[in-house]
Amino acid sequence: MLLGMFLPNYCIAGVLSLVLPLLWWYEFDAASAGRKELAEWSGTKTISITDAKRSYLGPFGNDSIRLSAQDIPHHDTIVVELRVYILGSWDGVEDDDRLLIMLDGRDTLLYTTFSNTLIEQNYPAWRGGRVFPRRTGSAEVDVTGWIFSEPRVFHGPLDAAYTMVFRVPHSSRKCSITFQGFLTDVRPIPANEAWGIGSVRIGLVEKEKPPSPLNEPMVYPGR
Ligand SMILES: [Ca+2]
Ligand SMILES: [Ca+2]
Repeated sequence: MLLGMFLPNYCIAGVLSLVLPLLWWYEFDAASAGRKELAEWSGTKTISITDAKRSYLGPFGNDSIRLSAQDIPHHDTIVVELRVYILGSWDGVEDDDRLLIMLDGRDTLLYTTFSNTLIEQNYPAWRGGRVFPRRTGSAEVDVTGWIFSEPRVFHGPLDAAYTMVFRVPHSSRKCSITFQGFLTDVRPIPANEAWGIGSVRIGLVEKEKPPSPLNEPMVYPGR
């Protein structure tokens, strides 16, 4: 923040890039994705994009969706940046309405509950941990165009957008990111509760190069 007082934004970006030598190697944005980008996804439900006020992959319910990437350049750390939309009347800790995000089907990046109702949620803590008011940590609310309707209770926009960044040691030339929803409710899903994916970026931090040899003076025998 202190930097912001003295430097214009482009300078801050320059400073940050020195601190974090990050290459954004892969970018998926539902607003511009075509058939080629959709082919990188698979799951328990047909992969399609909803274009409303925002574009997102989904809506999904109790589904498992996977993004697969390969031929990744050499790296030793992977950075995953996600924009996830929590759609409808998620009930947080009461119904244990939760999302699981895994890297390579093995490393859990996120496993926690969300709420758009009056009930508390675990995010930004993990499932079973601290609880927070609904939508804590969200970047925006009621932005996608998703309408939740329950007669005599509620009718209107109901969603929350979360931007998340995960940084994980990783050197494999391929990776997958799996998203799985676990939703329960008295009313049918997903008209009631669902989720969508707005964007995914995969960044690579290049393998640290070995330190360069010291500039030792050449030694010439006999001189
Ligand atoms: Ca609900
Ligand atoms: Ca629920």
